[in-house]
Amino acid sequence: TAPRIALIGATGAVGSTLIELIEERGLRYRELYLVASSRSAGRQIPVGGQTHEVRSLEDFDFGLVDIAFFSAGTSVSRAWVPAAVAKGALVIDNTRAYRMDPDTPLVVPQINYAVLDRPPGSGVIANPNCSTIPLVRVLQPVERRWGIRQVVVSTYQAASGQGHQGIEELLEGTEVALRDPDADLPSERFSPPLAFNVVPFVDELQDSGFTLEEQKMVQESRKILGLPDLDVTATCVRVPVVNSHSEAVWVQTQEPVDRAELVGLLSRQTEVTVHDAENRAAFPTPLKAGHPDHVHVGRVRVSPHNPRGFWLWLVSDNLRVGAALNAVQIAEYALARGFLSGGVR
Ligand code: A2P
Ligand code: 11C
Repeated sequence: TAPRIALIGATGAVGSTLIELIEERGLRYRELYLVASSRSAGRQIPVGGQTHEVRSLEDFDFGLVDIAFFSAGTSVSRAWVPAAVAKGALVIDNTRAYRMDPDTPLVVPQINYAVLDRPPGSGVIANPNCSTIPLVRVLQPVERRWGIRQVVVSTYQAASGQGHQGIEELLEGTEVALRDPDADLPSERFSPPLAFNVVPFVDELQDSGFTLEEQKMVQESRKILGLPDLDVTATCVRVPVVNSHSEAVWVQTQEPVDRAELVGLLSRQTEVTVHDAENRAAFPTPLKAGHPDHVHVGRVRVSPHNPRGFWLWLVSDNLRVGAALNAVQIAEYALARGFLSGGVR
């Protein structure tokens, strides 16, 4: 039988994308519960031709569900995931709360689906950060073919990484600045303000001087790829783009890389599009990349001075590929393996 599903954070940017994807992909469910804060309780949201009333998390009984998708922030996951697991729900968590827990698989289905061959010991499957997912999608085939020595990444991250409020703050700040370039801009989600700016700071500062976003890219990539010593380093930057993260990636390999073979290899990966037509100016951008469920690769350049080094430009929808789609694909995979449906756990 189809599972009973709850979406925690259903009114948020990732939550509403989950609803879209569940409808688009026809994910089967017996019941669907939309859950958010008490602020949204009672709101009506249409899903699959039926109206669903948003419930308050505080009053929600996790005993009603087989799968709970959490995308309401790290503190909400820390507070409520244990209660959901205790009631027998399998949790797919989109926050950083459980990603590095040894008993919790951190899953990008196209890359390390094998870790889903049995139910997770912790009752939680973690969904990686939105800038980690596209990176590991291209690194795994490169590691297998040529071996990786080092990866250096710079990200160009969209406002939607900070949810609906992040998008609103960028749009509002842009309007204010257009009217008066000297005005104080809103700066709650982004500091300094993001409109007409580029901010090399995403998430909290760590003692190392790196930000948490930069640390997540390192730790999560190592865990997903099963390469605990992978030499990867990042600078994470917020840019005034509404949606879709971009990344400039420099990879040094063990063996010399042939450009045509690299393009062919990446083109064959599931849900990866390489933009490498005759017209080499055909690169993806956040505004226009192509299929919203693909990782888009462009600007493929092997260094003329070093055949063991190449650059890639990546663009992917951070709400879909980097969050909600990955979570739905985890559920689809686990359902196909039979350990998720109808309270098998
Ligand atoms: P609400 O809309 O009721 O505030 P975004 O990532 O777009 O900011 O969305 C965050 C999501 O997490 C929203 O659905 C929001 O609900 C939900 N949320 C935030 N804080 C809580 C909380 N304390 N309890 C339950 N849901 C929460
Ligand atoms: C951003 N990457 O772009 C963040 C959002 O660890 O899941 C996702 C944070 C996370 O702001």
